[in-house]
Amino acid sequence: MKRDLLYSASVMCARLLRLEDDLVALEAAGCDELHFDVMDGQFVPNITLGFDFIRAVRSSTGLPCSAHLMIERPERYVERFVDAGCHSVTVHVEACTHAHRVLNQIRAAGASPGIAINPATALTKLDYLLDSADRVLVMTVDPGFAGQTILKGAFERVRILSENLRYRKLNARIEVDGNITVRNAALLANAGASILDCGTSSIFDGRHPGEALVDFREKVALERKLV
Ligand code: S6P
Ligand code: MG
Repeated sequence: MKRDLLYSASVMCARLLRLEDDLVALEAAGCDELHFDVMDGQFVPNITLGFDFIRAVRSSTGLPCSAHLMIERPERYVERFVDAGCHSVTVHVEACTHAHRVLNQIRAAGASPGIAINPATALTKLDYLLDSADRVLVMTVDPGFAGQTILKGAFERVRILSENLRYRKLNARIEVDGNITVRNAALLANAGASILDCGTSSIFDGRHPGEALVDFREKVALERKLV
């Protein structure tokens, strides 16, 4: 059965020099998956994690690993991310010339395909892709950096996308990424999001990440009844 709300921890925001401790704590706290932000310095103005890093993390955790590829022409690297241990690979609609082919490539490689969309891209760009993806990652900030403020259009975009998926009887999950505070998480979850990417706004804020995740989950559940 599909769990209502999944919590995906953004590894880029973890304490890199104490990563193993953080991973153990997150797993013990019931984290649902790890979110790896892969940036190439082209699609976004930042460079982050790669295959070897993910492979190393994968070898020390039982948590599923999801790659969020913020790279140009991601089809060049799909198999290598799956081989590194990613159960899910998400590519940006803005970065793919032939998006169906890339989503099929991800599935053929043995992983679950996701399609991501930037805040300024019309949702209609997804219309012909929604039945080929297991998740739709709605960026709630412009991708590239942690610690940004949510763009207000995010709430309406998730609601519209959710209604569209329901109308078309499609099961893709909606994932939200960027400034997922308790209040934003509650609003977005009530609008139809079911995967929350957790970064500096939620579980990597200086507290012990395991305790922070437990606290965040409880607060989101309460806040959902209030917003
Ligand atoms: C941003 C990236 C995200 C961040 C995460 C940070 O480009 O895709 O996954 O790591 O959003 O979270 P926060 O709470 O600092 O915005
Ligand atoms: Mg991300």
